[in-house]
Amino acid sequence: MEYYLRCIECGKKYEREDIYTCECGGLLEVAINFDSVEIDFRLDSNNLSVWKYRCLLPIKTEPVSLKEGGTPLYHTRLEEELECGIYVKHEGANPSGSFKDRGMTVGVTKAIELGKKAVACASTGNTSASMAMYAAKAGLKAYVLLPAGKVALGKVAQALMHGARVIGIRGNFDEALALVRQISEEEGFYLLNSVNPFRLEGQKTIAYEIVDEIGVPDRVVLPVGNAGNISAIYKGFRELKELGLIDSIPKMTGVQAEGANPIYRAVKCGKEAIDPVMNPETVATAIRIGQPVNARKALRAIYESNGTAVQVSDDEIIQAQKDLAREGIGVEPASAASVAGLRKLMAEGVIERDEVIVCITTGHLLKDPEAVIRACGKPVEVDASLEAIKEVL
Ligand code: AN7
Repeated sequence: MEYYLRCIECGKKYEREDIYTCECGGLLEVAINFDSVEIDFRLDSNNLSVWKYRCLLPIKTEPVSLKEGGTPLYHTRLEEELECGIYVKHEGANPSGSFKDRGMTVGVTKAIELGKKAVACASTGNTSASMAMYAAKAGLKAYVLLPAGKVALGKVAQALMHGARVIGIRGNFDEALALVRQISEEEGFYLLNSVNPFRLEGQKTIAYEIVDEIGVPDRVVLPVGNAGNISAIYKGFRELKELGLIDSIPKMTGVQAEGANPIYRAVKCGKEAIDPVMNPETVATAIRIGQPVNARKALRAIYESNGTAVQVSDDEIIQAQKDLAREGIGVEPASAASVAGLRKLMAEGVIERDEVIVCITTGHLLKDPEAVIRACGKPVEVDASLEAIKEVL
């Protein structure tokens, strides 16, 4: 498969792969020469995984894989409440418990291809957990910058145990990202935030898997933080259309928290660029991001697909988390934003009743145990006797 990197702003092409942005400052994307692609998979809903679609992934060597992708697609009782065909694709079922693994299997493999010895990222948590895991598998050093005190415990635990050098900075994610970009440049670390176009290639397989299993839905709803995933999933659908494998693209619908809503605000005014939110805040710490680096890609995805963006409150997020849990789907707060946003758009009449919709739940419940205790309270504690237990049943 032939490909090159192309700037989404000025169109400049690059054969070299060890860059993250264009000379003009624009974001890069992997442009595939479709004439050179030989599709060797069938869209038959069998053997779903990231590497099923290897013929559309820009990798030449043996993948660093922990068997990512192939996540479950569930029907839920939300269908009855909202009178739509609603599926939930649970990305929390990936090896590290989030969709980031799809990107990291490709990104860390690219690091090996490029001969890098160390990888780095800034993170609200899941990126660091996933990167640490894949770096461990590949035998690479991993450096992580986190906003100190603002990352869910499960994610920090993963990054530490898988051997990353974890550094908390007194600042927010956006500041951590600016710093890690600079440090990576100076120290020669391979940067694995979603500004890295190869990482997003792995994440586009979410779109491939959805089509593989149910065909093209009318809409895909997902939480938006740094805005990489919505851009990647849109690219996946666009590629299948360009290849003639599908003939429509779902409306890409991004959900943000009220306290971290730059994409929502841009879409509301029909703007092509965001105004940063300087002090983002939300219970959904995964998407506590005020200056999404992939904003330009995400806004194009939303406009070109006739999608939209919506904001939800922390209370709406926690309510949706509980509703999903009642269906047997355990997700972290950011992931529940997808269902909270869907509900809001239905109530506002933006979404029509007969649409087929896929909500992406991006991360696992266990990522953020402290949020759960805040939402549900601690377990009751009683004496070790039958009477005492019966009293609290
Ligand atoms: C559960 O880990 O940005 O819009 O540094 O962990 O592609 O950024 C996490 C993001 C949604 C938003 N859901 O995805 C990080 C990080 C969960 C997440 C998002 C994140 P993007």
